[in-house]
Amino acid sequence: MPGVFDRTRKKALVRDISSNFNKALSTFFGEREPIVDIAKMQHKGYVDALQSCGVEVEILEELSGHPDCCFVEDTAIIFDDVAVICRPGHPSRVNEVHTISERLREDFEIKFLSPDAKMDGGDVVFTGNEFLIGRSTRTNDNGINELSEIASKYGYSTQVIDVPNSTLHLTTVCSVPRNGMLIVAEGHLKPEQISGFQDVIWIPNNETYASNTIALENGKILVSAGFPITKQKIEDAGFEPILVEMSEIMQADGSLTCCSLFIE
Ligand code: CIR
Repeated sequence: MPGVFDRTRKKALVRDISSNFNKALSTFFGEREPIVDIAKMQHKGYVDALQSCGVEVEILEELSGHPDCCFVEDTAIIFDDVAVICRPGHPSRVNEVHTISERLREDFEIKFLSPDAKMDGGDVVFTGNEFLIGRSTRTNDNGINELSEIASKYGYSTQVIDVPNSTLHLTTVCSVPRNGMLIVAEGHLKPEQISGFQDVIWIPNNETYASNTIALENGKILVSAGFPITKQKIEDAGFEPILVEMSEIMQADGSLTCCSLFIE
């Protein structure tokens, strides 16, 4: 049924941090090369946090040839019984999708985008009844049109949002704490780009990284540690933030949602 799949979040597919994570791409949040061992510890903490909220987690092996391989969100869009395999917009990430599509084939009907399409899953946000799709340096119009066509066959509408050059992906500056509600970082998206949403929690620009959250059942929501204003605003809205230390993963521009693909 439309909208049900994405909100249940019972099982996540994640991938271990690459042994070459220090070579991961970084343009926005990174101030230095990430330290691989600390990133691995934080990734374990991330998995623990999901499990503590009742999420079953399946962990795929790291890929030493793909420093960004832990960011599995970018490799596929999953809804209902379909997995749309992305065509990552950065050349170094294109081949990350092969092992993911092999795994997803076990549970989903696989759909591929054409060679002219570019799409990172990080540019796709499901709001409960529609997909917001970011047009960005990683996601082009062919990718947007092809995903929209597939989604419409399953009864989902789409809205295109131009991702400003202040950020990497759409998910880097917004997330959905519950159907129809958005958490958005100030200074990136313009209010008119999200005018269809009545319920918006705006967080300050200097806490942009924390706008990316993972909402789970019973009001629990994974929030990056170290952003007190965002934590307070999320609590004030009636949620229970579960704080996850992400500072090292942040050095590679990766946020909470980037590290999971929800398969149930
Ligand atoms: C990249 O630049 O592709 C990675 N270093 C970060 C990807 C983060 N993924 C996401 O926002 N969905």
